Amino acid sequence: MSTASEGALPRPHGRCPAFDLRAAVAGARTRGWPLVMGILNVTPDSFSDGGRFADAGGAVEQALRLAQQGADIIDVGGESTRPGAMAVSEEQECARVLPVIDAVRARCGVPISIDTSKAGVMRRAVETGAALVNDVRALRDAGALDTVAALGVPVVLMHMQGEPRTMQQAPRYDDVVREVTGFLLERARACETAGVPHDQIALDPGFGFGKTLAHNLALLKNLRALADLGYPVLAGLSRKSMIAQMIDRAVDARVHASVALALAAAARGAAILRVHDVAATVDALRVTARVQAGD
Ligand code: 7PM
Repeated sequence: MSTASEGALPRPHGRCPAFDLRAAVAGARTRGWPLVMGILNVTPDSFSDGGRFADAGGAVEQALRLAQQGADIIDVGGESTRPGAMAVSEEQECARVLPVIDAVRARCGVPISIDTSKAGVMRRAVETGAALVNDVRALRDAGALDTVAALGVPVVLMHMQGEPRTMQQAPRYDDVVREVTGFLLERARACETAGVPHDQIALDPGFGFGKTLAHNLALLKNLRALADLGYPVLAGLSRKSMIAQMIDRAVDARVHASVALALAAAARGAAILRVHDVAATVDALRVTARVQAGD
């Protein structure tokens, strides 16, 4: 706790304790199943608000539902990383996520992560009550690295090849596992140099972000190699198009396959699972944990 909060900016309402990633992962290990991060999209295409402000009310209701279903973390994102998505300004992104973070903080104790790449959004989200940062760009944008270090919050570093708009056009690797692992290790070291404690960093191979199905499957099959670096690993496989590539299912018919992929990631050492379908995933993880325990 103290290491994660040293050097932290003042937490404005005094009601957002520092989130200790190492302690949370250790607690999950004792419990027998990984941390479950529930996805809360507050992009205009996910709530029918016409695009000016996110429907904070609907988003808060969804957050409370995720918490009730057993989410250990709620991941709030206001910038669509969808291939071809429009760029969003810091003001726009904050207008979407800050009211939601504030309202969720007031109404439930589940830690909130902010899914963003912008330093300004990271800072304002944490000041509003977010407990950790989740960045698909692994803190490569201007100021992001120093901002996270100064805020004293844990961070998820994700691998992405290319840019969201074009990343799926021709993903190419000589050795995807080695290249993704090497990139993440380099970003983790950069974080540590900037002052983020080693045990407050999680790594994520970034399924679907500049990867073919074959790349995604190689990364999942070899997820243990990433976990063996010694950082907690986050796996985000929920409802992704790699499922459609395998079994041709529409987004809302990918729940069973998503749960299967979550279990596969857990079996290979994932410490955090980022999912839409929290209830289904937690059911599957809990019975799997009982099988592993054998009592
Ligand atoms: C369209 C395309 C909408 C892709 C949403 C997405 C991850 C993430 C996302 C992930 C971490 C999604 C993605 N995916 N953060 N943010 N890991 N750390 O499918 O895999 O949710 S957005």
